[in-house]
Amino acid sequence: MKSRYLFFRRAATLAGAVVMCTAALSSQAREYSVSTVLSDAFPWGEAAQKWTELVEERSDGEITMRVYPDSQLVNGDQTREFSAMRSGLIDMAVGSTINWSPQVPELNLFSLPFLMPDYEAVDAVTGGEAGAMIFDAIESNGVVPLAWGENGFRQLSNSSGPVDEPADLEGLKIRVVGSPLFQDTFEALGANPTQMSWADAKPALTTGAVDGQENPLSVFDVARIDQAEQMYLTRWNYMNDPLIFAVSERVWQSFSDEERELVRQAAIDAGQWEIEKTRAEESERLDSIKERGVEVVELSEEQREAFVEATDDVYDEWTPEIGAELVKAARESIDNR
Ligand code: X2X
Repeated sequence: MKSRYLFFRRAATLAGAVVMCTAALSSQAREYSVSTVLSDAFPWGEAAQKWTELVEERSDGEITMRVYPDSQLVNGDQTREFSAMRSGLIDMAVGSTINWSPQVPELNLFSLPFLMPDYEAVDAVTGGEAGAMIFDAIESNGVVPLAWGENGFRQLSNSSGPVDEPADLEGLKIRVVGSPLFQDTFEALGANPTQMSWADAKPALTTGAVDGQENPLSVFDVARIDQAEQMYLTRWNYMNDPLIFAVSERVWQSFSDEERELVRQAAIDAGQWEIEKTRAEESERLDSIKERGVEVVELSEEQREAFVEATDDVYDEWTPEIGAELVKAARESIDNR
């Protein structure tokens, strides 16, 4: 009798231990990876950091997130980030529309040259019907999008001289991100585009392997691109690169409804915070870039028009790829902004 009692007691203790262990394991497993290309020295990384802070605070530490910057979860190959999230290797990401466009063709919308002339146009697209269509496209590719952030309007820099007309780009070797639309845009402008990751970009600029690059002012400023011989900058606002906060389908399925709401709202709040901050800091960044001796070219309306015309064909080539409906919805939102 006694031995039977002991057996049950031990079994009960053991079962209790197993339950406790599983709980400990599952609470330990509640740390999620968040991939970014840029660290928190940049607004992009700050956006991810803010998201993790808000989630941790609002969930009383139940859900923790750890940011892995510099595309380290995909060995520096930023155009593989989306696939890695889709297959569950990465739990979450704050990613650029450019880097995810090889897997989600609709995201090329933002890279259409000179589609969005100002911030109102960007907000009209992301906050309108086109934005909703894009979120649907991401979701049907196995990733759950939650909110928008902003890398910023991308400006052109080079080491050889001021660029205020397409002819100035003739033959210049320009580093572009690994997305084919950029290849087409820069070829249309007469330049010689070279696709490479961000990790390879600064060394290539420093050694003179390439003559120029394009990135938002915040990236130019923080990464000190001027130190890589880039002393000429053209502010042409040729495209804006929104960021998207997203979660892998597998992780999303494991969340309760309440957790989903919490993670989504934190992403929306972090995104709004970062967008406002990035925009507010722009003019100060421009001043400090000028103070460091960079010659900044501002295009007149007429000069800008010459670039727009030179890249017209890119629209015809890329509209079927992106989806005519989507391009139309975006244009309508921009016209009615
Ligand atoms: O690679 C770039 O140029 C960067 C950092 O802006 C992106 O990831 C799109």
